[in-house]
Amino acid sequence: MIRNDWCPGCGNFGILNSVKAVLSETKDEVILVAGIGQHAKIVDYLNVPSFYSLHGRAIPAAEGIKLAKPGTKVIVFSGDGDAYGEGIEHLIFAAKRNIDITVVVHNNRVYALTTGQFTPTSPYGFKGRSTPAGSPEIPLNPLELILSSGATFIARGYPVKADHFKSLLLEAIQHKGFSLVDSLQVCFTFFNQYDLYNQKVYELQGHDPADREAALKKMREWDYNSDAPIAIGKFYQADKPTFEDRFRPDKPKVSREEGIAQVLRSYI
Ligand SMILES: Cc1ncc(C[n+]2csc(CCOP(=O)(O)OP(=O)(O)O)c2C)c(N)n1
Ligand SMILES: [Mg+2]
Repeated sequence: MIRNDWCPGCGNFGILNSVKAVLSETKDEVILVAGIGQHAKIVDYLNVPSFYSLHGRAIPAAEGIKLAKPGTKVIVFSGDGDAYGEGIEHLIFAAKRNIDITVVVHNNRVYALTTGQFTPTSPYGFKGRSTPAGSPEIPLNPLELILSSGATFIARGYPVKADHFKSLLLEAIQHKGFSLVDSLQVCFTFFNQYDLYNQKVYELQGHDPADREAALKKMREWDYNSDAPIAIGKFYQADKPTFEDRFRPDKPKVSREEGIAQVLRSYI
């Protein structure tokens, strides 16, 4: 039995409970991959085959596992520092390839393991260990970035709303193609956002995830800095050929030419 090292009140507990519930319902073979950070400890607390990567390198490890074992569901647990900072190039290219993996980003908007430095999603003015006078940077909107990179499933969840979060996780895992679940995981110790999220978070209603323009508009509603309403739910979903469909010429689902033509058509 491994001792749990998260602080009392950590938002990671909610993610862990939801992941447990979802994995207990799936019959697929699953391999988990973690980055480096507080988020990464989640794989220590689950009795499932897993791989600890280097900081920022969880996604290429997951891509390799997926290509070696195409029948496996590969789920990555990454942090905002890990996925949106150090490893952002890998996130962009995995989305571009539409490789069939799921990335769950524990977006606490702080480097928690290293005790409170700012990340790409920390708000302007964020005071932390490396920015005592306040961050001089404007935060990145990862959902918008990932949409333009080619991801085919993009959701944001708030693990406190457990049933809603579970259903997003399940849909993301079942989706064929690259799926991202940006999770508003609160770091109770270094950036406690519970009051803000409990006040501002609302569930998307009547939104059509097939409508790319509507998805973009919704993603831009909250820019990680303002006090605008914060939508959670499935922003975008599309059915496009995956990297594996095009990469494994020995097992073509469609011919190479048709695969390329499908991809080109899907961008027009
Ligand atoms: C290549 C490399 N750079 C930096 C570090 C130090 N480091 C470890 S975890 C971390 C930040 C983790 O932040 P995040 O990904 O947001 O995870 P969290 O702890 O917030 O869950 C850093 C900078 C490292 N281990 N390796
Ligand atoms: Mg973090």
